Amino acid sequence: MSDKQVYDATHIQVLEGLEAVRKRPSMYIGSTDSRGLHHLVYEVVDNSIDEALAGFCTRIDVTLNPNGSVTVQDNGRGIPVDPHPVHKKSALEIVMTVLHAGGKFDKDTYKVSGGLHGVGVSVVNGLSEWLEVEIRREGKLYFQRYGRGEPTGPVKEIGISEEAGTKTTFMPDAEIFETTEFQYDILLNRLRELAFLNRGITINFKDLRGPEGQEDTLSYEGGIVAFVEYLNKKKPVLHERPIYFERQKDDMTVEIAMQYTNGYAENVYSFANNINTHEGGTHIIGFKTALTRVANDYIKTNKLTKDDTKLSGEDIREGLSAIISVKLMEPQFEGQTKTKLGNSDVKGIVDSMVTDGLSEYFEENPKVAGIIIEKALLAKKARDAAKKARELTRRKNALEVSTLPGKLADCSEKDPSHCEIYLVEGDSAGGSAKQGRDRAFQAILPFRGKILNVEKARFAKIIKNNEIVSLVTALGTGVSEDFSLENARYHKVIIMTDADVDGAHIRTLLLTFFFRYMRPLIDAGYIYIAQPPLYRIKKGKKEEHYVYTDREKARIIEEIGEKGVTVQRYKGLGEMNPEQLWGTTMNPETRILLQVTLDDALRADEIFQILMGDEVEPRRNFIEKHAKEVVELDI
Ligand code: 0RA
Repeated sequence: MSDKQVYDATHIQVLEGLEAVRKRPSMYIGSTDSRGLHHLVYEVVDNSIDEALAGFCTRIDVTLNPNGSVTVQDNGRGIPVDPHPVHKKSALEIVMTVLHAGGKFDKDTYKVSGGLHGVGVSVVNGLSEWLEVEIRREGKLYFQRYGRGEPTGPVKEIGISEEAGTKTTFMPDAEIFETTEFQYDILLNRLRELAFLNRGITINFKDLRGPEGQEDTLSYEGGIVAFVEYLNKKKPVLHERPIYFERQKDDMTVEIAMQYTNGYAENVYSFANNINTHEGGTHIIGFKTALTRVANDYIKTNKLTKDDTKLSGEDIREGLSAIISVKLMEPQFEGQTKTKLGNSDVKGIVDSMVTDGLSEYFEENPKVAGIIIEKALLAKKARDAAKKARELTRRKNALEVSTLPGKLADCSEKDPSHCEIYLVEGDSAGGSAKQGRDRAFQAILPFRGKILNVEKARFAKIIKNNEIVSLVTALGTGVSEDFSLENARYHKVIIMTDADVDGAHIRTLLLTFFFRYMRPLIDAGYIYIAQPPLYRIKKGKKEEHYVYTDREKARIIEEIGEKGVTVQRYKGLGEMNPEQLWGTTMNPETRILLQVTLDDALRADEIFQILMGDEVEPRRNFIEKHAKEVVELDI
């Protein structure tokens, strides 16, 4: 094969190359909509950024021209214009007309050659109605113009120039793009990101299209530290200056900036060669692994918790804003959208630099370390609580009945609007209630002893309490933010306690729990208080009266006379046999239920606060006070 044939073959390939770009533009720039259109600008700017990363360019001017074209000008070395040794053509022309030819001249610099970018400026040329390039180099000014990717003439020397650089102006081809109108804000965002990621670069962005015009100078001496401050500019922060590390190893640069806010969101962004690695990758894994380990080691070393609490990654990243930026020679981009960094050596490098850097920072800034760890421990508490609540929320269907609390005697009816649950104090009363109930629609959940005082315990502790867990699980609604009334398994929740101080106490504790964590149950009118009788008055063998108050007792005795009358005082529900319990307290035909209503939630809140203090007396008075606010039902 002669040199000439090689040249011809290459030449033909060149022509086919840009034809292919015009035939299937989406293959090269993702799409031909607004997104693809803006990618054209990114592609050209990325080439100037590469020149900056190589250390030869400090300024990039991006201008939206009145005629709809875009100009990108840099003060780099200028694309070489001398003839290529093989192709015999100007290097500039090859860069502009051969696919992927851009990187062939200079392998010693980082190339922004991953993901959606890095397809080469020739793609932009191929998708432009026209493109003009000016090269300032070695004191001279060169020019070439192209139409739809093809040179309209050779590279020409057209003047002199003191400053070096590359200036590219292109008009997006309306035959290719659905829209050819550039949006200032879209470009501004990406240009700002580039300015943050490449400290020392100044990007001058101008819009000359309208009568108003717009202009932004993007230059950040602080680099990604300024980026993190920008992310946090409207948020209260836990430490004034972002934490910053930088390390170089084997042609790789890793930079990390991080700052905690008092919020809950995690704002951690990772970049590889200026490309936003949305899908993450080895750099982000190294960062997260090290962060979690350093935090847990710090807790252990400084004995910051009593137990051996371990933070999860999410705990220590709550409220964190961070930028992880790596620059490397041959990035491997993986994943669905090619935005996941695959280079395996990156993980270890990032891990060890975060481990070293952050440990040192914590040692030197114990106050900040304390604040960060405290926040993470709180995050953990909240997360554990939420998790528990979610677990309790899961509605139990017929197939899952086995996961309902063992103490629950459920009813057979499945329609919640027909179902009732009795919350019964004590196992013996619970036993009577189970035997005496109508099992078709009445469920029984016995309570052993006093349930936790929810006013005095933290949520995390409350939902560890066995009685509470049984209750929440039985009701099926979940608690707090996870509460869902639609999941209620019963539309009547009936508190049935002894008519004494202890009973009143338990009732108060239950109501407080409902008020704090299941308020909608009260609002919906699902909560009731059962009224067991205080006395049984018997006359002879046939006559029997159950009375609920002392005054009622006096009235009955007056009515029926004192001769041959026996009065039994019920000290507890347990003293009634199943039939009596049914007849007096559970039979919908004869029972008295008090429906709990809370018209004024704010006032009720106050009342609950008072009631749940250490004073016993107000607590005892609670039911009396409360009874004034309830409506009698089912008499
Ligand atoms: C390769 C070699 C040289 C410059 C460039 C590429 C270069 C490319 C672009 C694209 C946009 N702006 C650019 N600036 C420079 C020069 C090599 C040398 O002078 O030794």
